[in-house]
Formats: sequence, structure tokens, C-alpha cells
Amino acid sequence: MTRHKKLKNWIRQVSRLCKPDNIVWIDGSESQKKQLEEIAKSTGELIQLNQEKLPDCFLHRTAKDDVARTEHLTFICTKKKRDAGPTNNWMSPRLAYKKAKAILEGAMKGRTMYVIPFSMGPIGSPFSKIGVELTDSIYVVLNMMIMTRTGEAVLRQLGTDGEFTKCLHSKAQLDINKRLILHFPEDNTIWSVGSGYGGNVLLGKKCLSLRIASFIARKEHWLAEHMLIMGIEEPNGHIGYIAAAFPSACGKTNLAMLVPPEGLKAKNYRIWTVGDDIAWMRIDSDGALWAINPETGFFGVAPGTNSRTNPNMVQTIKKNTIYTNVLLKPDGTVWWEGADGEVPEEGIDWQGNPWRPGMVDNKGEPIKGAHPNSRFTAPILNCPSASFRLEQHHGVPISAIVFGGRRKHLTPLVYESFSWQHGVFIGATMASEITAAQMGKVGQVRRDPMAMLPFCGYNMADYFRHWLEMGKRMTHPPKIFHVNWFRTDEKGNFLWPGFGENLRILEWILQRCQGKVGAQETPIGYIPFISDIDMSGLELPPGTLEQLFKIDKKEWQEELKEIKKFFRQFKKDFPEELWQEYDALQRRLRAWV
Ligand code: GTP
Ligand code: SPV
Ligand code: MN
Repeated sequence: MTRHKKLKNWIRQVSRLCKPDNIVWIDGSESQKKQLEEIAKSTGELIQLNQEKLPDCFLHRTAKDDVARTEHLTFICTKKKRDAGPTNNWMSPRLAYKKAKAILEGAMKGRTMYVIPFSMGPIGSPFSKIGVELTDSIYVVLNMMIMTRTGEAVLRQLGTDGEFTKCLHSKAQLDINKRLILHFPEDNTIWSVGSGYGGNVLLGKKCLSLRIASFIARKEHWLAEHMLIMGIEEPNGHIGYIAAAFPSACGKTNLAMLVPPEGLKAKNYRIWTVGDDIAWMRIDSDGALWAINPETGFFGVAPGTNSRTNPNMVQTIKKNTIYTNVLLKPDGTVWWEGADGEVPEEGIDWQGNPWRPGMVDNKGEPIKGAHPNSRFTAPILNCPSASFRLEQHHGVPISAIVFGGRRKHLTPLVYESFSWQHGVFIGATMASEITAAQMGKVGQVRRDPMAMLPFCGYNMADYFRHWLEMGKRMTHPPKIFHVNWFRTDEKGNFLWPGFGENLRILEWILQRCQGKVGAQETPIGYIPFISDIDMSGLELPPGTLEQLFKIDKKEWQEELKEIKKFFRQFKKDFPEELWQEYDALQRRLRAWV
């Protein structure tokens, strides 16, 4: 298959350790994919769904304690602890390899080891990086074939001595007590053992495209970010591109493919989806920031996806889709909480048990049909709004960077930074309520700078400095904004309808980028004049917008304390510029009446 000596040697080493019965190279062909699907069906790893209603679709169930990323078992393994920083779990490479080896020893006995050559980014683009994942899971192979460019074309690009990220995955015993997700940025290596859940095992995704790539990006002066990329086309043909970072399960996928609301239809906007989770961004010769989505598929949250919230995704997942941990209906189709149509009268839940609506567990809590972090894997090209520039080797130019999070209180619907440096401060002080996408206390507010807390492959103090430096390198940096779709009233109801209606806010953002509208200065940044938000066709109770834009001095002063605690943990490594921004915000708040 290859004359790449280093690749062949590495595969030999891994097979000596894991002892698979045989080794199969993934060539990227349709016929091989079909063969693998047949094997997975026969072992029960995949359940074929109703092929008339859901052609080429499958269902997979993971173990009960393997349904989300396990951040406490995820490590950055650098020689020096300082290089992983205070926000990452750290282990020395020597100990990490040793611990993982003990689990991996003979872990693939009786199994096949698949070799998946993959490219993140269009094959041959200056943005792109190649990885090779070795895995004993057909589910992983089939997901990687949707999420990345795989097979022979990648090997050809790799040649006889090209660089690649060594990605090793074994399900081993799928035991949470023998699970480790290890990153060795200094060796360009990832080892994942004991899990079968997406973000832990599709190693091209968070592990390579964020943790390893962020480490490489700092050295090579680019950015690897947890961001969607979308284009908004105006009737005159101009397309403005936005990159937006929201923490896991905070609305990236939904925003990336929004459908303009009825009231804005007359304006004839057209939305182009470039990516829903990861952006790689480089400064081009024009001094502006250009972005690609390194992936070719969506690994999206199922619950809440329906024709009202996300009609484009409903179309996307009608074929060629792998569903994970959703409910199986008697007719061989699938369902989840917040799906289209009636709640089914019966089905098989995500754990494989018979299910009926209204069932409760022994604590009296309703039993869900689908896990809250159940997901689908589907090709981007199925999406009606897929951008025509997905294969563009130079990506798309970014006009605005948008940060956001899930905050019941505090942050207004939208605000704009005063400068790049202030924008980096806004990104660095992001916080959000924990969602089901990671194991942990759902609902609790945690600081999540740039939505990268779980995904930065090095010391975040250096990461902030890198962001500051990127701003200095650009002659035309994007403007930086912050949004919050999740502000609630006293009763806990969302004040803003969200989804397609969010276009009203993106419109303001783009108008700001084009210098077309003014704004009000507040201590935290610029906010819109309410009259500049086009509300045609959207009736909100009187006073709602005022509430959405309210900036509460006391709440912000409380927030400053949290920010200080967070910043302080980086000690001497922390960039002075961000302390200056902190002081300036404190001063502006104090002076504000
Ligand atoms: P990851 O794939 O985990 O990175 O998540 P994501 O950021 O792509 O989040 P996604 O778009 O899948 O949304 C997660 C949840 O938030 C879903 O249940 C959505 O229905 C809900 N959601 C998305 N956008 C909005 C919005 O504008 N308003 C409200 N209220 N909910 C939203
Ligand atoms: C996220 O959790 O941010 C995801 C899903 O996009 S996972 O691939 O599991 O990381
Ligand atoms: Mn994500």
C-alpha cells in the first residue's frame, strides 16, 4: 500500500503491541465501505435502518458510561508540565505511554486493525494536515470516512516521507477505568484507548484538528479553533463570512446552516455552510484571515433537531447517516426528544431497552428515548446549504469572529469589542453552562475561553499570547463580537427565539463590519441601537429587547472576580495585555452610572 518507511515501521510496532489478527488498509472505496457495513451488521455493531425511509443509514449504541467526551481522562503529555498549563490534565510522556501500553498490550487479539490514512482539509491544500488512524473499530472507520477525506489519494499525497500524525485507537475493553485519551504534541502522536464515543475516538476531530493542530498552529502562526464557518450572501452577490466559537452543544451546528426567518425573506439572504465545529485560519497575502473547515462531515447533536429549528439538518440526515444513541422506532426509523412528528408510542431506547413515553426511573425521573448527547454523523455534501467553496484550497475570508456561550444572565444578545486586543479579552473571559456533550455537572457555569478549554493542546497563557500576536500580524483583522442566544427571564424562559432569528443579529454584525451602522458605547463594548436590529415579522413582548441588551453593573462586577480567579491561575505566564484589559473594564464599570 505504501513505500513510506516511517509509516510502515510504526504500523509494525503497533501491531506487535496490540496483536491484531490481521491488518486491513482503508482505500476509501465504496465497495470496501459496503463490506465493512456487512461485517458490522453481522456482529451487531451497526443496526441497519429502514432503507426506504433512511437509505444507507445505520444506528449504533455505545456503552452506558461512554456517551460523551471524558475530559477527566484526557491528557496533554508534554515533557514539561508548564507546557500543558493549569487548565489541562498533564501526564509525562513516559508515564502516559507506559500506562496506555499496559491496556493496549494484546488489546486487538481476535480483532482486525484498520489503517485509515486521512487528510484534514482538501488534499494538497497549504492548510491541510495528514493523519493515519489505526483502530479496531469499524464504527470508527465508517465515521472517519464521513468526517474526513480518506484512502489512497491521501497516501499518494503523503508520498514516501511526508509528515503525519500517528493516531492509535483501541476499544480495548470499553472500560471507563481503563480509558485514556492521550496527546503527545511533541511526538505528533495521539493514543486513545478504552472508549467508543465520537470525540474520544474519531481522532481526526478534536484530538488532531484542535489539540494537536493548536500546538502546531502556534509554531506556524495560524489558528486552529472550535468554530463554525458560515457565509451570508446578500442579494448583490457579496458574501460575508463569519467564524464563531461556542462551547459544545451551544449552537454552532444550528447557526452554521440557519434558514432566514419569514420576516427577513424579502431581503433574499442566502446562507452558505462551510463548517459546524472546527476552523483552521491563516493570514493570507492580503493581510486578512482566511479559513477552511478541515472536516467533510457533521457529528451533530440529535436532540432538538427538527424542521423548525434546523430544516437543513433534517434534510442532511435523511441518507448516508450513522446515528448514535438515539431511539429506534418499530418501523426501523429513529427518534429523539425534540424530533419532528408525534412522540412514538413505543421503541427501543438508546440503551437497547423497550421504551414507552412517560416511563420513569427509580428516582422518578423520566427515561429518555435518546441520550441528551446522542448524535448523527452525516456528510456535509448532503446539506442543502453546503458552501460551493468547501474544496477551495485557500478557504474563505473571515469578516467577523463571534464568541458566545450559554448564559442565563449577564451577557447581552450581542456586543462588539473595541479592538482586537479587547476582543481577545472577550474570548479569554468566555464562560458557559455545562452541557451534556461532556461528562460533568450539567448547567454549572464554567469558564471556557474561546470555547477551547477542553481542546487547547498547550498552555492557554501561551494560547492567549498567540491570539494577541496574530492580531498584530494582520493588516485587515476581522472584527470581534460576542453573542448570547440563551438569556432567560425570571421564569427561566429564553428571551430570544434563537435559531433562524439569529440572522437578525448576524446582519447587524456584518453591517458593523461594513461600517454601515453606528453603535452605543458601554463599559463592556459596543451594543446596537435597538432600532438598528431589523425586527420585521418578529413580535416580542414589549421590553424584551431592552432586557436582552441590559448590562447590569453589579453582575459584571461579580463577574470580574471570577475572571480574576481564572486569570490568576496562569501566574507569571499570563499576558500583561489581558490584565490591562481587565483593569480598563473595571475602570469603565466603576465610572458607569
Ligand atoms: P457540538 O457539536 O457539541 O460542538 O455543539 P454545537 O455548538 O454545534 O451545538 P448545536 O448547534 O448542536 O446545538 C446544541 C443544542 O442547542 C441543541 O439542542 C439546539 O437545539 C440548541 N440550540 C441551538 N441554537 C439555539 C438557539 O439559537 N437558541 C436556543 N434556545 N437553543 C439553541
Ligand atoms: C463537542 O463536544 O464539542 C463535539 C462533539 O463537537 S465531540 O466530537 O464528541 O467532541
Ligand atoms: Mn464541538
